[in-house]
Amino acid sequence: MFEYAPAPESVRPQIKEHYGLFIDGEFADAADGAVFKSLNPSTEEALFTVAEAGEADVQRAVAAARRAQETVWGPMSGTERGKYLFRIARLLQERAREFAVAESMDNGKPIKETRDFDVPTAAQHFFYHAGWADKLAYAGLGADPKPLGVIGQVIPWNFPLLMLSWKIAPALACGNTVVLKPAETTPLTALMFAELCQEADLPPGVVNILPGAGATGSALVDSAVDKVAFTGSTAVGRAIAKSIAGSKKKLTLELGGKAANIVFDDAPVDQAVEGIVNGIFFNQGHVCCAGSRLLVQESVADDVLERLKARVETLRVGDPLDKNTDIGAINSAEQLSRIQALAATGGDEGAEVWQPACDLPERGFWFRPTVFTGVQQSMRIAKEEIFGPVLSVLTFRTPDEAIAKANNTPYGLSAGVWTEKGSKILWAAERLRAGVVWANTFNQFDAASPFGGLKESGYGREGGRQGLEAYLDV
Ligand code: TXE
Repeated sequence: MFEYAPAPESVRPQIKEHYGLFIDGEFADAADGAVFKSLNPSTEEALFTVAEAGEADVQRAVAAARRAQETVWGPMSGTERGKYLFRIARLLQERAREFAVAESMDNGKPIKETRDFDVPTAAQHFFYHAGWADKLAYAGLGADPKPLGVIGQVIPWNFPLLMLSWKIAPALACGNTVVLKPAETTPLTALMFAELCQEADLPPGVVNILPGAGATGSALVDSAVDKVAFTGSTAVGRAIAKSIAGSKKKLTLELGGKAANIVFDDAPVDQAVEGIVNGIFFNQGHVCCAGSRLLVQESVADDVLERLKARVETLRVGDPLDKNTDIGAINSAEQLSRIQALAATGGDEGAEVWQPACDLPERGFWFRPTVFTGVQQSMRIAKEEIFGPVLSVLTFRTPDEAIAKANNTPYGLSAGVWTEKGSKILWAAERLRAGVVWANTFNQFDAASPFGGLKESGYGREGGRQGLEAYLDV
């Protein structure tokens, strides 16, 4: 019945003019009638209007999730839950092109990324967790692990559908129900996902989607949920941790980063250049684990930088729906001003700025790929998360110096190492204070691999067996 039927090339999402909140299996307007608009960041045109959830809506959604958890989803066998997750995964595959186009329009990211990465990886998360649903008792998590109950989830705008799948798939596999708040600039694929839950006959109340801004998120955090899972800025993560401290609620946080991408003098240079480009320009640099600090060994720095600049000259910036586009639009006017302001401090503090000569569209939010050289560790562009297509280049002489500089950050989400020597990879990986260390590659993700940070990058893991622990009493 749920056969994979690839949609034709020409498929375009049926974006509605207006979306409601998704509560207890149905779309409804907010109790107080509040609405907001979602823009296409590459044109600045309004794509649709959407209801904005207030406190009363949050309470109604949490009550629906509670009912569903206690009466249907919690008591259901893991085998049955797994079937629903599997069905969701298949439906995501069937509607993959539609989701990819919608995500590129609402977020601004290039279609080749939504098509080849965001949507397939989201489906993979549902397939992977469908497989866990009936094996929880055998996962080494104790004899009879129990779901936590109702989970409140708040996600950011950089990977809207993918972050939704990282949050919802494991929570559901473990027998919890969810109330999820997508980011205010990118609610579209979460609402399409709600339609897909209806199509999959998911019992009402198991998944609830509440679009809204920070106030909706904070009402959800303060509501009667059993656990909060948050991905977003370190500042908001800290505020959430404070507000639930001392309550019975559990919390996992996935926050910012300032990853070092380390290129040693024996690295395969062309491969490393591809990895540097992918590390910082993938998804316009709106990536928590972006390789935003390039640490390159002094003896090869000139060669690496020359080849890097030549490669960046070839990147195509523009229309997210053009299959040849490498760098799309910045997600919002606010994010663009944040990037502009931080990048401006680079020049003020004495770093040298380089940008390729490329035309930018007249309308929409755009920022040229940017490389800063001569960066010192004390500069703001070396310390703060820019969350845009801006690379800060630092150099080092010895491997020890590389590790010291890489670890000289309050963050600890990811790092990259480029070298021909296996022993150097192991040596570095052991010393880098980061949740993920990639070797001779960057930005690789897999549902089976736990992802998460150390230090101010947060706590808890998503993905893999470890990711299940975040949604169970073990
Ligand atoms: O994040 P926010 P913003 C970093 C990145 C970026 C900066 C600001 O450096 O430049 O944060 O981005 C919801 N209670 N990251 O302002 O505000 C909000 O509605 C509960 C890194 O977009 O943290 C959205 O759904 N929720 C990061 C989500 O939190 C609240 C990804 C994230 O928004 C809230 C995003 C509150 N008080 C930004 N206030 C990563 N780790 O990937 C806001 N929200």
